[in-house]
Amino acid sequence: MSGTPRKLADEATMHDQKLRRGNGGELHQVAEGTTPTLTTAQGGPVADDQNSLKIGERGPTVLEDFHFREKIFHFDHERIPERVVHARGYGAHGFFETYESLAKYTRADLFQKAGQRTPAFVRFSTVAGNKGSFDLARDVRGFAVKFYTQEGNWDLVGNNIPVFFIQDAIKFPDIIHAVKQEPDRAFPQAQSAHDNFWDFISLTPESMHMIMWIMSDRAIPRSFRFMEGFGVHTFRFVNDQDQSTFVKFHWKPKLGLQSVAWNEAVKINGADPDFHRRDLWESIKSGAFPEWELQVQLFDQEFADNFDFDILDATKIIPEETLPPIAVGRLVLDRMPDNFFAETEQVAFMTQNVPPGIDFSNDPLLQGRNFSYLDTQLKRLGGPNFTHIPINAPKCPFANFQQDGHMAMRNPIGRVNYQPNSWGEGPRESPDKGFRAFADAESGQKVRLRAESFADHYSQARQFYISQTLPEQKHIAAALTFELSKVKTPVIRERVVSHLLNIDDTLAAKVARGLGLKVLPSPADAAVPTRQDLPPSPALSIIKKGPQRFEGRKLGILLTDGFDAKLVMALQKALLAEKAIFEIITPTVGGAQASDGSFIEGHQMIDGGPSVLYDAVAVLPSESGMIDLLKESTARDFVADAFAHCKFIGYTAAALPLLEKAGISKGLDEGVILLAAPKDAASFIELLGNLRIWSREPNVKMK
Ligand code: HDD
Repeated sequence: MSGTPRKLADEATMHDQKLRRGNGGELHQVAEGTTPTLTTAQGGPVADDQNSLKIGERGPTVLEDFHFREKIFHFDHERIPERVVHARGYGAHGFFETYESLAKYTRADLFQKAGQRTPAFVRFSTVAGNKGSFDLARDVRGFAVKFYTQEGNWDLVGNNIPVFFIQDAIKFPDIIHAVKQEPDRAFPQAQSAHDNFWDFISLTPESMHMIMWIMSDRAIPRSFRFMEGFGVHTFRFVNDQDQSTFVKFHWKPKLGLQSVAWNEAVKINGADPDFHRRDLWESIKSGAFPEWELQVQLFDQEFADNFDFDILDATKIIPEETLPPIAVGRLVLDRMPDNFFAETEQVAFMTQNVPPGIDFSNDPLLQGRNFSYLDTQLKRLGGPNFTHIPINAPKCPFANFQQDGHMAMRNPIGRVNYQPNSWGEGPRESPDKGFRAFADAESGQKVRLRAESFADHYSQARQFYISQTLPEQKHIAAALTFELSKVKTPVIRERVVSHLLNIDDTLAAKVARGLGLKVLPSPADAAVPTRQDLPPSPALSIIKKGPQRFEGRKLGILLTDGFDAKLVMALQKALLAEKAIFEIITPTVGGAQASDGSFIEGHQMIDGGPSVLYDAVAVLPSESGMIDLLKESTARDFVADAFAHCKFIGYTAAALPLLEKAGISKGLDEGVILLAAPKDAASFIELLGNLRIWSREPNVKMK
């Protein structure tokens, strides 16, 4: 007995010495003798990290074991409060590159020269779920960008949806309380499908435009890489003559927009709760750097005065057809953080972080945000010195007389910690270079009032709805029906339908039917009647803007022993040419042997690689391999789900029995394609550029 613990310790130590973590967290073998000595936080070398100090082998642990005490103390304090909203997020580093000088409009340093690059850090997030929740919740996605400009950090803290639920920041705690888990039962997690959320919404008509967006496929994106981003509010550009131009910011993904189907989202959350994280990690690690174009809508006071809606109202957009956005630069994400906590968790975004040349409008939501974000960082990061954390520190020279506080790491050096001073030391203000708030003339009584110009809550909601393609409209109706079916209180369901009647009669009728309402309620009272005449805005539809290519997407190839190597090679070649990727799914993860004796490694075994993880699938087993596959319900689900989710399916003749077992007969529609020979590979991959075969949907989804 006596020798056992020591032996185990020695083995573990030897093991540690041969392995070291790389940047990606992977373990590498390291040469003997190069391993650093493990130390305490105080730098003291550690002899034994496996056993606490005891009185005798089986005796009590002694109080003087400072190494044990420090290790456990630190572990006990590892957690910080999660963000009260947007708790689950994932970030990456990159850069922003300006296309042409925007000096005419703004003096912001990052927009002065063509080709100028500014380092950036981006954090994507869901809003409602806790830190450990799943990625494919129906939810808004945060799209927060920190630009490390030469004149201070600029945080553009936006979402993937250009409008918001509420018009005034004072209602933010209410909407967030309503959407999060109900306080008595602490569920549901990361879901808006519950009474509290819909109760609040049904009593808040200003949320109706946003409701159209979050019930649309925008709220279940396929990847962060395929999402738009929006600054939401109207901001100002201010040039060096102190002239202001209003600006709205838009991020457009280079790879185009794409979302998943709701039933697919539900299944992805089980198959891979980290689906979006993994997608970003894998694409950046493989060198396929995601890219967005920054586009701006620029306008003056005259445009604002003549526009149908108030440009200070964050529940409204300016349609792109009315005011076409101008491309001003690109954002490329090319590096994952070295450490998730140090960077992604500790990054502190604040809307009030603007450099000279960018300023605020009076949007009451933005004004409230500018107040809120500082408090939240103090709470989360534990003290006023969170800007000393490298991810939050500016990358330009900076100097001030702020000192002390918890974790102060950058106190002013020398005698002088104030100004003015007689010593001629330390930084001084610069009226030329410094931030000057735009000198807008403001006057008025102190009132708690909402402007009349904020009163139309339905017209743009309707415009969004009628701008969608038929499948997209159907998805909105299905999402509303699903969400309201989880609401237990009938009057709440009816109240929501009464709002829908102010948006679109057919939509309201469909949802009412889906909910089994016997009679339609009366339309909700509206402060301002819905304007029926807003023209559709094609820019609001995901499908109308489809990328028409498979680049950056993933094909799942299901194989068994005896597969046709030439066909698989031809598919791989065509995918490479398209800059698309694939995964091989085999009955065991070890891989499969081709008919010509060659061998291919599997990425997933069939149980771990359901078709929901792929944008399209190819089912290419051999006849003998099919015998076993037919006994695997996961193989049947693989094709049945791909079909139900309107995906393209390539197959070989040997796969027919599996397709039949899944209820898909040969040639049922033009999305199920026979790959008879290697020459069929290229045209199949080209077809995948359509992403989904929506004409199938009425056959697989009634509602
Ligand atoms: Fe907010 C975080 C976006 C309204 C208060 N918000 C947060 C994040 C994003 C947004 C992307 C996560 C940042 C990160 O990744 O760390 N928020 C928005 C948008 C809004 C909005 C686009 C409306 C247009 N937010 C809003 C209001 C308030 C807040 C009206 C309060 C008055 N938001 C916060 C916060 C958070 C936050 C509580 C939580 C964590 C954090 O700030 O850093 O302060």
